[in-house]
Amino acid sequence: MRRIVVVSNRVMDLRKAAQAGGVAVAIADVFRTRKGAGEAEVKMTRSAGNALATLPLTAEEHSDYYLGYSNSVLWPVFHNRLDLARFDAGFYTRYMSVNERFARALRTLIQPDDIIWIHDYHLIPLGSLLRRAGVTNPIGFFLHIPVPPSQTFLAIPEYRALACALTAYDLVGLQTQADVANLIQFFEDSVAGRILQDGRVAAFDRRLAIESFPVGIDPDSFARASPQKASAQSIDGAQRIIGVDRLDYSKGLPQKFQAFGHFLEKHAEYRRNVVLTQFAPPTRESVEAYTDIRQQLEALSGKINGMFGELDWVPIHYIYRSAPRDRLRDIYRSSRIGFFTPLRDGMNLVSKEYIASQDPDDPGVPILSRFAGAAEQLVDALIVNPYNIDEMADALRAALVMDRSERIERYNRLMSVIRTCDSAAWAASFLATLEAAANERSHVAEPLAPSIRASMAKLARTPLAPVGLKLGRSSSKGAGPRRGASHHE
Ligand code: GDG
Repeated sequence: MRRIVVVSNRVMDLRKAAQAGGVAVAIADVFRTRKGAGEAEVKMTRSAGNALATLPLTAEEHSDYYLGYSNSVLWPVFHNRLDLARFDAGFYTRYMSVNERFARALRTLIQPDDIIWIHDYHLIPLGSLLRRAGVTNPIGFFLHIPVPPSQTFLAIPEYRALACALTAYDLVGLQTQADVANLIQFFEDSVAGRILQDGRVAAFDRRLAIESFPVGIDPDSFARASPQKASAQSIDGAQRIIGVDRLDYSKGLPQKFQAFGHFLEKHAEYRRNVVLTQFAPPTRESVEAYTDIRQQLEALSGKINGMFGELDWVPIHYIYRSAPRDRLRDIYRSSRIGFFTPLRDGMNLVSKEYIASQDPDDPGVPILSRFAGAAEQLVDALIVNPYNIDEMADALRAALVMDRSERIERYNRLMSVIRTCDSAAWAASFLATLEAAANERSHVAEPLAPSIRASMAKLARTPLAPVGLKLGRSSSKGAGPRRGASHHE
């Protein structure tokens, strides 16, 4: 079996995957279901047949490459937040130099038969840097975050370099069909890319396959959930609405809190009968935009709790910490509603985890933003517009009054999608498509480097060597005789 070299900005504990964060969780699932190798440099650890290597970053690199270009340029732009992007801070140079370090470290570890799978926006240029270093292995790239509309993408000063870097991959995998359409449009608008008959995109003398592979979960690991008995309320029978999101402005948390407040205002009969529990583990705290969101949420939850709360009932449990992963499924299971309303999200694994944790005989109801990639698949959730507070409040009511048979029907349809498109299927279909795309490349003549083109042009002006001339004699550069030889093949 060929080795799979998985490269990502963040590695995970292969045994536990304890962190909050979709990419680490998705990749850990791949390693659980398939033996492979995830490699980079320096410290190698081995577990269950997998090798793991890490490349530590300096403080400056962390600041400019990770917090800077990755999370203050690419993340906001790709989530449609041009207003939060910091284009003029000069982060790009460091973004490239860290990618170059990754390429140098990785180059020494790659074996001829390896398949290389690079993950996410931190490492867009890595494939092209590996190609420049002579790597001819299949190289695929998967973007976990959404692709913005072309006009938004074009606001990034380095859009052309990013487009060019993407064409070094054999395959670019995206979460949704909508993302595929946006990226193709971007190639057409930015660098005169053309769609070929086989669906690939031609740009910069290269051909690139762009396809959607919606990331999945391992549903079996959520199936054994048991409801949490402990209630933080002294009121018995209050129904829980659960939210679990990294504390990020893309997750629509203020709108979610507002919708819940509006629901309590509009449907007074539900006061004391429901509680919103929101886990929001902090991330990227030193990026300014993330401090604002935290303050906003503290103010909103305080306001709603102050307005509606009573001695024995606090409407919003806002928990500014990570939930323990081994208890997450039980918390999901004991929640009557899963409330997932990002303003923009590549996929949203949490909604899939919530559904997979439900009791098949008495399942809860997921409410899902139409702007999460998952909405393309989970059409039987209650789909809402996260900018429409009134619509979200109505969806809460619809979920609470939904009868059991409808909940079961929806759950069954949702589960069949989640089971079919699980994390193992995601990885298998990406890797199979990557291998096929790379095979195709090796059968099609590669575009020639300018220096080779120049020698070919020079040769074309030289008379052909007569048949029978000893091959190799005049080949100070080797070109003449080879041309003669191929001429007679
Ligand atoms: C990115 C894209 C895409 C979250 N909070 C806690 C916790 N988590 C775990 C969840 C889930 C993962 O982290 C979050 O995944 P999401 O997909 O919901 O979101 P992102 O972190 O933004 O992930 C996203 C994903 O990559 C995969 O491609 O779907 O669109 O943005 O597994 O369970 N885990 C624990 N405590 C928490 O408080 N233990």
